[in-house]
Amino acid sequence: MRIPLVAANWKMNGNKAFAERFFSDFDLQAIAAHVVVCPPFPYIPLVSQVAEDRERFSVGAQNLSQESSGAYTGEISAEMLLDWNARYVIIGHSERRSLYGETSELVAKKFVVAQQAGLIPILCVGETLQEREQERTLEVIANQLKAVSDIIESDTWKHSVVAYEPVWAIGTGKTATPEEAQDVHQFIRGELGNVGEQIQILYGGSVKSANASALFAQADIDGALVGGASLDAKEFAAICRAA
Ligand code: G2H
Repeated sequence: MRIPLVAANWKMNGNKAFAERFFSDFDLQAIAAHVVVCPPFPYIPLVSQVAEDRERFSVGAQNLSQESSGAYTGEISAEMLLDWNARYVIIGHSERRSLYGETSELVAKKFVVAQQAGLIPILCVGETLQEREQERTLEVIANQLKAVSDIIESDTWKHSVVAYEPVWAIGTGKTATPEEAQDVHQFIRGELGNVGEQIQILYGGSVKSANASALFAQADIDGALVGGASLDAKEFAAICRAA
């Protein structure tokens, strides 16, 4: 039995006042899902404080370094995230892959570093519009997953979350239909081997309260990674209630 999980990815949005206001407006009542909020790094301590007081609520980061310490200007290690009481970390978001040149091999290293430190990686995979049009969606996703599978023991997957985020649906207002998303989620679960049934697989890409229920009704969609709509506490709560 997989517990639904809804994660907020605030990306580089908000400020201290926004974070404080968000939690005075965000009502966890009637939410059965586990909720994770991933703010920009400076606000992790603030969200951690809120997380301490609430059940089924955790804080996550949006990225981490593959290195443990050293001369890596501007980087943040897994240990530092743990000091801030982060429990989850988003790994390999398509914005990291496309804007910061993160390869699947680097993403895989970050996945391992996060897991070894005791963080739960939320591994993002997904195809571009061009790849979908070339009917390469499953091949692209298989390769993104394989980069990780190649360097971990297969049952290690169970201490992780996978997010399917079709790149063409991110921040564009376009969403995969529930059936399109379900097909890919089912494929991903199969690729995760004999622990696949235990792993939460989230959908991401323009999720909002208006489309969340139909997505969550699919057998292999266990929740969502929400960007833009997670910046509105009431809208985000509505998505969480749908899970
Ligand atoms: C995909 C998603 C959150 P949005 O990036 O990871 O963002 O919901 O704005 O498409």
